[in-house]
This record gives sequence, structure tokens and C-alpha cells, in this order.
Amino acid sequence: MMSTEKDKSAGFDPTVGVERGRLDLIENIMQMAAEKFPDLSLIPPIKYDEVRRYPHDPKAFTEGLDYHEGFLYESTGRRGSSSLRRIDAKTGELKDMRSLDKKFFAEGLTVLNGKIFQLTYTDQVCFVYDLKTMCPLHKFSYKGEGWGLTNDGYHLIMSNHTAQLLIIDPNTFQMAGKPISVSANGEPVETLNELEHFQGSIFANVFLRSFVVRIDKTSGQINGLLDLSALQPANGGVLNGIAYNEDSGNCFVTGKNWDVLFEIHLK
Ligand SMILES: [Ca+2]
Repeated sequence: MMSTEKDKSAGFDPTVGVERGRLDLIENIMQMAAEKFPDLSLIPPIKYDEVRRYPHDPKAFTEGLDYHEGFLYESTGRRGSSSLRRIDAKTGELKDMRSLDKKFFAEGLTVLNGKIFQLTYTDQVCFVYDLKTMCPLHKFSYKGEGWGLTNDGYHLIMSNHTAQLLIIDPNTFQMAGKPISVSANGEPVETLNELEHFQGSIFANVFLRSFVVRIDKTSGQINGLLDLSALQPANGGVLNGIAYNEDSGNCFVTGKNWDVLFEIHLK
């Protein structure tokens, strides 16, 4: 079900904007998602301060966000408008952009070992680019869906719609360890989306939710809930995009078609 809903090429798009006439459908989907979703009310909240706001391209259907040495790297999805972007993290200004072939739906992205890794949704291809030039180097194939991507400095960590986070060798794209089974109160948590590894934990956007969960890498248990619903712009889609700035200790967050990129500090 979720795959079809997420695929904007199918025509119906529950994740961008709220158009009249589609409200009932969106509410139905949210209802179905809520029914199978574990209760997170007992998960400790993570508090934050808003530090700054930057412009964000409202046409950017954000699927991946990472920070590296003064720049944000963003992957935008949808077939026909998928792209790889480099953004000045001090101003929010777009510096470089590479469009993907219109047949691809780009997803999660991360920077590791001087390369940019960019997943695709159902195309089962991970593109690898040179970090400086953003020119394609090669690509890997994988089975299943590609959602979010981050790294721990050694391995890629990938979400794929399920409650499993895959640990992947960046040189071969083969499994490099046992997947992390993500749960809350003993129940699996699916639809983990954009990811970010920092401060020894994995943070994950959750599809159709306005919060980010913090995941213990060893146990897979969710141990913190970052509610960002207060940042939701009126005309934006769902929250999806978190990048940690190791230089400042702050995070950048945005969402699909948001016109704002926020810098926040977790308390
Ligand atoms: Ca990220």
C-alpha cells in the first residue's frame, strides 16, 4: 500500500500540500497509518531551540539531506524532477545542481569517503558521485526499495520502508552486519524515512509524521522523540530531511516542498 502511495508517478500524492478534494483521502491514509503505528506517547521527548531560518526551494521534494564541510547536500525525488543539490549552509543558496534522468525517483543521500551516495525509490540503483565535482562515478544495484540513507563513518545505513535499518559496505554495497530492527515498546516501527547518524545514535524521519525518532544502534529501540510539528509550514508537505552540522553541533531540518530550512539545536 505504502509503495503506491509514495510513488508520485502514480498520480496521487498524499505527501505534498493539502489540496481541497483530497483531504478525505489523506485523512484516510493517516488513519490507516495510525492504526498500525506503535504508541510513542511514553517515549521521552527531545527538546530543541530554533537557531535560524534559511530559504528552501519549495519545488524541492526533499528525500535526503546531509552536511559536509560548509555545504548541505540534498536529494530531491519524483520522476522528472529528481536531483542532487549542493547548498551553501551559511545562506541556504543553491550552488550546484545535477538533474537525474526522468525515469529515476531519487531518495536518501549521504556523504562518505569523498563520495556522495544517492538511493532511488523503486529503481534499485544507488548512484555514487565524486563529492567535489558531483560527477557520477558508478552505481550499485540492490533489491527492494530505497528510502533513507546515512553513515556512521564506516558503513552506509539504509532504510527501505520496513522496520529494518540495513548496514552496508560502501565499497561493495553488500550487507556488512546484522540489520538493526527498530522498535518502540516492543513493537516494530516501519516507514523509517530520511536518516541521520550523530551523537552515537540514528535519527529517523518517519513517513507522514511530523517528528523524528532517535534510535539506539545496539538495541534498535526508540529512545527519544523530536516533535517538529511546530515548524510545519502551511503550504509544505511532510517533514523529511535532517542533517547534523558537526562544526556547530546544530541540525538542519526541512520537509518536502517546504519553503524554509531550519537550523535547530537539540537540548
Ligand atoms: Ca540525513
